[in-house]
Amino acid sequence: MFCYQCEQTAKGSGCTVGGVCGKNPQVAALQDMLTYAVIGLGQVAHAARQKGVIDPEVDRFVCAGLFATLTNVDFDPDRFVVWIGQAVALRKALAQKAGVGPLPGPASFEPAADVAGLEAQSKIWGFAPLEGQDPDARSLIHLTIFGLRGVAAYADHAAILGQEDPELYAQIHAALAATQDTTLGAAELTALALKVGEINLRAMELLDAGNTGRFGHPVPTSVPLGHKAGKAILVSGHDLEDLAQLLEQSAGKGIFVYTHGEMLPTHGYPELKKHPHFYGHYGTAWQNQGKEFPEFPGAILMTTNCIQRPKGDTGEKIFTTGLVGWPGVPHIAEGPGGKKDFGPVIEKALALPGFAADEDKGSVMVGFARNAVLGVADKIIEAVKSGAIKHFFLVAGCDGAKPGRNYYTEFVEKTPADTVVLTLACGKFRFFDKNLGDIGGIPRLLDVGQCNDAYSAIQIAVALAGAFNCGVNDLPLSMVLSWYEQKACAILLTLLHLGIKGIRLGPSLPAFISPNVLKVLVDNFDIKPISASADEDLKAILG
Ligand code: FS2
Ligand code: SF4
Repeated sequence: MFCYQCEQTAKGSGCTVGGVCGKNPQVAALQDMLTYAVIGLGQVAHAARQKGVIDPEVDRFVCAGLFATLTNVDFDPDRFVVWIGQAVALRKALAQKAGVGPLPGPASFEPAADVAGLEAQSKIWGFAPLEGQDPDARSLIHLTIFGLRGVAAYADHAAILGQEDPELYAQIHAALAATQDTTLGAAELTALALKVGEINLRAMELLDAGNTGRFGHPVPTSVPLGHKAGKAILVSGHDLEDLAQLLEQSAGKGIFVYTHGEMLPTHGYPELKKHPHFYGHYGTAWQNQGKEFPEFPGAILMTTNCIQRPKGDTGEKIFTTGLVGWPGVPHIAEGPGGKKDFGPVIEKALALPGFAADEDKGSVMVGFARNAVLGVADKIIEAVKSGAIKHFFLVAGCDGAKPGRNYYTEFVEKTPADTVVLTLACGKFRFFDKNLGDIGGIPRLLDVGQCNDAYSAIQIAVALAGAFNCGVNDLPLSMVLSWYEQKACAILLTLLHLGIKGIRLGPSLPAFISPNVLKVLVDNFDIKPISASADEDLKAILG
């Protein structure tokens, strides 16, 4: 196997014997071949669009197929075999319907009949370096594909909530097809990667419309970190629709529902927080589930990434749904009209002991998405003008297990009292429960939401730039980002597409960025790795 798509890749260069994430060589090979098959489907969908033929099933499948290969989403080999077959069948049917002639590369892929054959095919068409390959072209093509995995995740989430745009799908297909265009040089491939950032902005905008349209704009909300005596369900991942359906089905049964990881910000949505049994937040970020899940006395539902190998008794009480999967873990499938029956999760919660007594462990505030923050824009602008707020930091991104990630805790702890920290995604668990106080009633630590809410942070930055009549780069705002998986790649490409400069990125740089590609990014965007010391970076930023 060869996989280097995420930040924890082995030795900072590539997982070759087994994934640090728990992905085995067989699943890695199947994910490679699903990606290859989906690129082929994208090539044909792109050609079909030139002939005016659009297939909504293909559009949705391309996104789901790419999302399934995102880090920590699906580890179930059986499902990948089915999807590879579906991708090829959809491609052939669409080519015939649109009259698309034979196309080269993935568009003419014939999958092997068995898993061993697919594994052999992945050695040719997977991500491993090949003899004679140009390292910079390879780097840019892989950056594009990994970025598209992130875009696909957002587009899939948005589609679940009824937000779709045929033009977005057209651009995804076009970008997939472009990865196979051998005539493109370094400049065109760089432009292609940045185009992914532009495409991603639209995908995130659709998801924002889906989440806020269905569940309302998040409002500042205090979320208990303790628990109530009673039966319990823990919901992790990112999918709000799954949570909404589970809340409806578990109401009035003596069960309290808790969030884990990236689900924390969902407590701020009016249409979710209206449920009295939607109680609080349990635990921290995804990489701590090995310890936190066995200690949870109820059922657990994983709606999306990041799932890890179930430890202790977790395997007996965890369920997956949507694209997330782990071999042997019961999966709640989608029924007609997108409805899911979470009965097995509820029954499991009722059979488990639950929490014996109430426990108060304090609380955290969530709900500072674009509507809430811009609702007090006048106050914020006034505080900047009077000098009460001297600087904003966006300390955002993924969490992970590396000790170097303590940098982010230290960074936030050391930000001066006249600065405000905006945060989003699971990296916030490094500091989410710190009391940073407030500046004239504006909390110094503002949780904008999930990694899926990066659009909200971008809108806040753009609105502030508008209010001060300057560009985002001219604002007293510094972005200190942590990355782990491919949604973070897509967001980073969006920030670069928007011309944002001076981003600090850590805890390490992507293994798939070649030295020459990195130089282009540094020269054009002044992107830099975080240093070993938060003090040093704070000093450099604040002068
Ligand atoms: Fe965190 Fe994991 Fe959110 Fe990423 S829960 S690192 O895939 O999606 O951010
Ligand atoms: Fe390794 Fe990350 Fe790939 Fe998993 S997703 S196999 S940890 S590079």
